[in-house]
Amino acid sequence: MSNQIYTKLKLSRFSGVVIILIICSIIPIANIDGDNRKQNSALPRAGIGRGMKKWTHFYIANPLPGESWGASGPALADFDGDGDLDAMTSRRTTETAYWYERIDDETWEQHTVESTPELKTALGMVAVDIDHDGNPDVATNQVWFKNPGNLAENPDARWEMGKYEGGGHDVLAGDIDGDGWDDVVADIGASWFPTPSMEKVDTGGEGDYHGGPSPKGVGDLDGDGDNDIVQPGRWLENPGDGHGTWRKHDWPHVPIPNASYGTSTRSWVEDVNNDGKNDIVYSDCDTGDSHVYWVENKGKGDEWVRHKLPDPPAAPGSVPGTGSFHSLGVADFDNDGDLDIFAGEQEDPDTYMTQDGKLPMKPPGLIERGVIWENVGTTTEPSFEPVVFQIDNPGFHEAQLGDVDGDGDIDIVSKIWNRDSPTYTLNYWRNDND
Ligand SMILES: [Ca+2]
Ligand SMILES: [Ca+2]
Ligand SMILES: [Ca+2]
Ligand SMILES: [Ca+2]
Repeated sequence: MSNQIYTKLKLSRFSGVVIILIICSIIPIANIDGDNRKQNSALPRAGIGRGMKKWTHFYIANPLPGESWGASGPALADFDGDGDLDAMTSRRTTETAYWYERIDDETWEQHTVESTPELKTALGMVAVDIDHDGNPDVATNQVWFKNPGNLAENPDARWEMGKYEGGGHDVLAGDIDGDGWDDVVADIGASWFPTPSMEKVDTGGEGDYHGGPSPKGVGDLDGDGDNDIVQPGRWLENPGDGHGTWRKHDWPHVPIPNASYGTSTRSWVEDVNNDGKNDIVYSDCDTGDSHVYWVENKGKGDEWVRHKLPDPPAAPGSVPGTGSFHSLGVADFDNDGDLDIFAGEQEDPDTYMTQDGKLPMKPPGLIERGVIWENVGTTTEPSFEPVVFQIDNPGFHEAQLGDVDGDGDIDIVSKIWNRDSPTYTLNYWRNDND
């Protein structure tokens, strides 16, 4: 997500809250899509009985085009400039990217972006204004798509495609050279690409990682004013403008023995306890037995205290344990002034890796969950309790946060990577919490 979206959110939050309060006082919140399986009010309470359970699920696309596993992104941004957030994904089997124009919560129109062989292996994807023309473009595996700039008038306008020498599992945004424009970080943090040139700069951060810094593992960890990059168990110190030697520093990550696909995390840099020092929030992913942590920065990225978030309670009919938390985000989801943490388990029924002594992607029989860890402490002494807001499919893969409908709170958009439900879908959970 780009800094521009955050700025917009800050500006719109107050008016949004007022509008929500007025609306909520007039009409009860209801599940308007009529699917009883998604009636969140029927779910058992896991938290302390505040909000957080009021989410309404909508399909952006069901089914997505194509067959079998593999979909990139999603990227989430206002591509057509009409004030609401739109989404993009691509499918492996069609080698095609699609953007979804939000008409309203229930109505999203699919438009083709481009077909190209690089999309066959795409996973990471992010919206960034690469050419600095004021509208969001999209970077994914080896290619980026230039927003044509007239999508409001012609949503099927052609996106020009550029190539760049990066991609892979993690493609994210962050201002690395400090010029005020977001750049692209790719290759699990081993390289970054200044906008608008997109010419590769090596960080020296190669490592034996399946995943690491996405979706927001970029931020200033040593307090020197430049943005650093998080990888599992270490962080890369920005030499100043991103060019030069990136020194490596440790932080206390907990490796998972026999992880399904090796070491892999989702990361988010945020000042969780509001002490002026950016902390690391991370979830394990691409393996069963994943957990979620926030790691408190006690100094300048050289002293850390790890806090494990409680695993969510098992869903009814499920089995103990956890799957792969392949989605992570930090935001004040209930707009009460403190930061909460979201993570969601992905759908993925694969167990073949147990033949090699690895963990399955989830304990057999586990029912996936979407979880908000509500901050029940204070802004400076946070304490988190898990509230399960989504049970069973769709699971979450590479979720993005943003105020999709412009009502002042943070919503969630996510897709399926490897299904255990009938179809591949792109999904939107509207935040209906106060
Ligand atoms: Ca829009
Ligand atoms: Ca720094
Ligand atoms: Ca802090
Ligand atoms: Ca909160």
